Amino acid sequence: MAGDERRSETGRGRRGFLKAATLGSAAAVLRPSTLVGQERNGRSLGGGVGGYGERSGFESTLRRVRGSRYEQAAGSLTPLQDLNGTITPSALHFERHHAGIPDIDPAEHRLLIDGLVDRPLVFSVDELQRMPAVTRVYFVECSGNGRVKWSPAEPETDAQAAFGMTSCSEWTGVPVSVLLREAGVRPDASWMVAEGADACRLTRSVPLDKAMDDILVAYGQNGEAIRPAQGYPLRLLIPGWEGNISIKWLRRLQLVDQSYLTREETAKYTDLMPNGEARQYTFVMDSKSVITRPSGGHRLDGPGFYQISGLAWSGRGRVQRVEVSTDGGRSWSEAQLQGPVLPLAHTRFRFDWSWDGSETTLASRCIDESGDVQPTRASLIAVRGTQSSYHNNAIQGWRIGRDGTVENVDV
Ligand SMILES: Nc1nc2c(c(=O)[nH]1)N[C@H]1C(S)=C(S)[C@@H](COP(=O)(O)O)O[C@H]1N2
Ligand SMILES: [Mo]
Repeated sequence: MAGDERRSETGRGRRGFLKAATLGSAAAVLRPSTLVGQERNGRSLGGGVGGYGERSGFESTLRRVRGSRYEQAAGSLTPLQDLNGTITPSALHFERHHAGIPDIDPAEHRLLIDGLVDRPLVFSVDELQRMPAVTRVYFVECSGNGRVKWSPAEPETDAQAAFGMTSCSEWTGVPVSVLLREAGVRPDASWMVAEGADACRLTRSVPLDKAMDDILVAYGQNGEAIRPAQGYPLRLLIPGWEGNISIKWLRRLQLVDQSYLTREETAKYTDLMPNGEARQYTFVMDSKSVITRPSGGHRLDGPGFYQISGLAWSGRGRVQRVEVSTDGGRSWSEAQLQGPVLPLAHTRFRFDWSWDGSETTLASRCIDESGDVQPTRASLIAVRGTQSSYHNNAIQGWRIGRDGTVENVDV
């Protein structure tokens, strides 16, 4: 049959991965539905052009809104289990707003740079766009991402619920160092206080060293203007650090000589340790990974070949290596990394696997270029206790049942 010939021309087909025997019932199901699609669409005129694109009507994956008493203080989660590659579509970038999304006219918006500088400056968005810019791929991850892992695993938790507070985009903006040099940094300045224009005036203190290193005032996201949910028209983008410090709807950068102990760095975003002390200014996101396919809520369609795929990232630089276990963490093998592997960005890993139909657990662990190894939940809790809400980077397990169901499990 034509279908068989086509398939045997692909590399995978020649290597026998997609033989009906290994694919199980999937091959028999896929072929007829493909032909029906050709008959239906083949001879009639298709849809027309349009000013702003939309995805296929057959695609339905969505952000999932995390419940909150106040809609404006809510968050939504990226459907990691449905994504390919490394870039998160802007429309699916997770959201975390403490006081809702302000509706800002870029023509009215201003960024003030003041405090311990020689020349306080005010920039319009147009003026910022005249400044030397860079484009970089970075993840943004809420430090609360993975917080469900402080509690024992619930079987129904999927990748979106457990890890959907990370997203990765191509950001364009002006390095903060360029703006601060323009203003003239006074020698007594050691911190930068960044403030948002939303109703809560979200404010964080940023060490000046980091500000002069790689922080951006970003106005572009995946080729177009930053989405309102991500901070339109301007956001701070602090690569590799907890999402909370990347102030959206940015309106002020003030240089000061000490951290300002704001709400977000005292009452919130600190980690309570077993001895009752709280870790503070835990900025850097630790190395992390999650298998996204197959993952919670998926169902394997019988024994055979499945390519395992997932995402890894670290706030300490590049992902050096990802290891995958298909036996619940007893043995680990190296996964392939999709290049180019960019620092402080999501990295796609893949691992070829043949399921023999027996019950097992899949897991992945990330090792970053600093040598930081993603820990098991037990070893993380041995150091950090369970009173923390933030910064949990424990290894994620997915239990494959004999019936092909995939469930959340601790490894
Ligand atoms: N002004 C302002 N900036 C903000 C927030 C906010 O509520 N207001 N939320 C912070 C938090 S907690 C996170 S995790 C990130 C989320 O960025 P995103 O909504 O673009 O994913 O933005 C941060 N910056
Ligand atoms: Mo956050």
